[in-house]
Amino acid sequence: MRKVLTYGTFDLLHWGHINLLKRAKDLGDYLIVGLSGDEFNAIKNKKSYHSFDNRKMILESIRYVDEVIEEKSWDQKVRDVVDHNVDIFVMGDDWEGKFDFLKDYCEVIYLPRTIGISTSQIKKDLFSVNNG
Ligand code: C2G
Repeated sequence: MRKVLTYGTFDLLHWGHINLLKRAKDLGDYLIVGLSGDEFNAIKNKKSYHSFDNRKMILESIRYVDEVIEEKSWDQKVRDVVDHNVDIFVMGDDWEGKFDFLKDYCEVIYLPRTIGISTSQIKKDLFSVNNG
């Protein structure tokens, strides 16, 4: 069984996220998502609209996702890859090169980001709609 691992906040879930999760799953048989916890989001300077528990519930309902674990720090990836016997680590290419250290432990693949959608753009658009 080829196990795939990816990480993210996945707030205000959108089709760019789904494109990533689908392509990640297509690379193997089992997809684990390291979902950023609310405290870790603060470290990433991100404020989620949905809580970790609700983002986890949403992700667990997606057909491509087999397991969700919490991402609590930048330093857990090697341990996660080893502990979960991960074969392939996947991230969007906005992270190109940032996780190449994992190549000592598994395959590392950066997938093209989906153009034209992002959680921050959704927030901006909704703000301007509601504020003239
Ligand atoms: N993504 C994408 N296309 C978009 C938006 C996002 O492919 N239009 C991808 C990102 O590249 C990332 C994943 O979807 O691989 C999740 O995106 P975010 O929730 O923004 O994750 P991020 O804050 O980048 O967290 O340790 C890694 C971090 O936790 C990554």
